[in-house]
Amino acid sequence: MARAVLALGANMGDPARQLDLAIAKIAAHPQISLLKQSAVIVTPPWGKTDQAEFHNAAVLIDTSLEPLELLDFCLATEAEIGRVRLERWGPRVIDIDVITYDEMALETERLTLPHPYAHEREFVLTPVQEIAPDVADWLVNRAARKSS
Ligand code: A4P
Ligand code: MG
Repeated sequence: MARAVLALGANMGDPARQLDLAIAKIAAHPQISLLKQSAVIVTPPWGKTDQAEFHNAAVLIDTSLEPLELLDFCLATEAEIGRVRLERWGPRVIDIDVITYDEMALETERLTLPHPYAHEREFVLTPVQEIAPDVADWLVNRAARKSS
């Protein structure tokens, strides 16, 4: 069993509804236990700034899925909720990223762990701080160690 953090974001359609739907699908997965879910925060767009504000949240889970299986589940859930990929960092119906998977470090073509930008994104760190302060600290400290 692994403990993982997923971050969710949406800024098209009905963001609050899509986040609820995504969290319900996560909780319903037979190989996932939903331990905690953060409050939803409304955040200014990061990266590509000429787009609508986002709704963001994070969840803490236990899972028997392997990292790539968890990623595939996130991508399949995005597809079910109706995400259409248009441009990098652009508007989205729902985005579900794997932020951490235990303390695993991984760099493959399909999956990077921890998520490469998590430590510098307030819209990720704030919800993660709420539900798993140890994970938020680990992300920030790890990034600081790497850059020094
Ligand atoms: N991938 C690799 N590692 C991971 C991981 N840890 N978690 C790969 C999830 N995916 C990972 O992702 C493209 C590919 O990344 C996946 O197929 C997977 O194999 P994508 O979701 O299609 O992302 P993208 O739009 O192409 O670009 P990117 O950089 O992943 O977008 P982000 O980082 O998700 O940023 N501002 C606010 N305020 N709130 C937001 O939620 N989100 C974005 C999107 C930009 N600005 C935002 C927000
Ligand atoms: Mg993503």
